[in-house]
Amino acid sequence: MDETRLKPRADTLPKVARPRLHKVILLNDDFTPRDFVVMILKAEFRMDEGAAHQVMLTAHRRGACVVAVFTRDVAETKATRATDMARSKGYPLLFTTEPEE
Ligand code: NFA
Repeated sequence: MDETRLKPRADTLPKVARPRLHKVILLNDDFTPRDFVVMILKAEFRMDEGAAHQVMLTAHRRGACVVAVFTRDVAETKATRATDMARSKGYPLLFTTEPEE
């Protein structure tokens, strides 16, 4: 038996922190068409029609809606891509990110 492979002692086990998750938030505006918002949610966040419509409606009624949570890099990349997609069509649609509590 290989006695050299010692099991790590509990008090020396490396602690690996779970990465903090970040929310992507959709903000309402008065100009971006509802169908365009739904299209962006389906394209960038791979939501189905029903889920995308619910998120769009919640943002429309309440001012903002959490779309999904990701690691920080993924959240920021998706928020930027979705916002840029809308800007390229001349709409003021905005996605932001914020860390989860
Ligand atoms: N408020 C927009 C409208 O009435 C729709 C919208 C929903 C825009 C969610 C942005 C976010 N056309």
